[in-house]
Amino acid sequence: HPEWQYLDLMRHIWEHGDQRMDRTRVGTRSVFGTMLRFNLGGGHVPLLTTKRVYWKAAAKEMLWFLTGDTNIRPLLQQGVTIWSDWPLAKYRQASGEDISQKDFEARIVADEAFAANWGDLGPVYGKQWVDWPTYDYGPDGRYQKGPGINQVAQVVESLKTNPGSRRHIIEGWNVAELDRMALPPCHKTYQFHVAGEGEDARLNCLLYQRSCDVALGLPFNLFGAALLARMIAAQAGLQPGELVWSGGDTHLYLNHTELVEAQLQREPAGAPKLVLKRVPPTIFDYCFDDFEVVDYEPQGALRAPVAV
Ligand code: UFP
Repeated sequence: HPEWQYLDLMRHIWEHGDQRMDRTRVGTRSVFGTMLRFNLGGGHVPLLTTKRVYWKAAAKEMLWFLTGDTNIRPLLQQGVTIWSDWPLAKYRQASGEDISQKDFEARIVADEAFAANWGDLGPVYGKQWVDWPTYDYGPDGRYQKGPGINQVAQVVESLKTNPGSRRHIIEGWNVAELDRMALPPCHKTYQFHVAGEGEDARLNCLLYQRSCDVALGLPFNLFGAALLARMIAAQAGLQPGELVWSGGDTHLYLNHTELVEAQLQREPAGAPKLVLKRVPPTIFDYCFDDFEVVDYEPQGALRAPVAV
């Protein structure tokens, strides 16, 4: 079962990882340089069966990236709270108000001006993916902002017109803007690759993730990458190929003991599949109802605190 790769990685980090302090002061066990491979053919999707993964939130987040939006408001309007921690911490610090997460989120949804002030994450994934900023000298000789680059549209186009290229890349790591982002991108580079020819041409995707919370982040990141690869494949007229996931600092937080110990007792079973119900005109026209997961009967959810 492909999920053993995930469980083996988890066990390896827990048993052999270097213990080290990290930015969050929680502490981790960590291994540097890791790889997992999943076949996306036949609709197979790397969705963990040893615990319930809320894939719907990951799908809504992926669609939100594709809109280019960097404000958490559209996520909260759909009940997705995965990005609330950072703006909440910033607001609490700036206002001195001891507001609860629930109240903060309700206020972002209810009050558009408040959301504009406090709900923005800076130029994170969405902005870089579809509107990477450019600068150039204008006709008057002055250095000024140029048109943004839509990397996602460019990759779909290059896959269609130049499938053999080794330059199909979507990059989130805009060095010049990192300090304005709530969190510098974790899943920072996606490279695509076409294998085979004609009807059999398959789209492979390699994700390089610089930093990975194996217990809470990775299950989401794998599903998100698979979904992105599936949308891009469909748009470029390719069959789904392989998802290769590669991690830099691949870690488990020390306060995830209970989750890790419980999950490592479990065995994967079943073969969930991801269905994309239609091929819209462009990759920017997908909506949540276009996605369905079938044959997903996971074991129970496992909770653990997120390190902020
Ligand atoms: N993290 C992930 N996946 C994500 C995401 C965050 O694993 O998609 F947004 C984790 C990795 C790390 C922390 O534990 O969040 C980011 O901290 P740092 O920037 O210090 O690496």
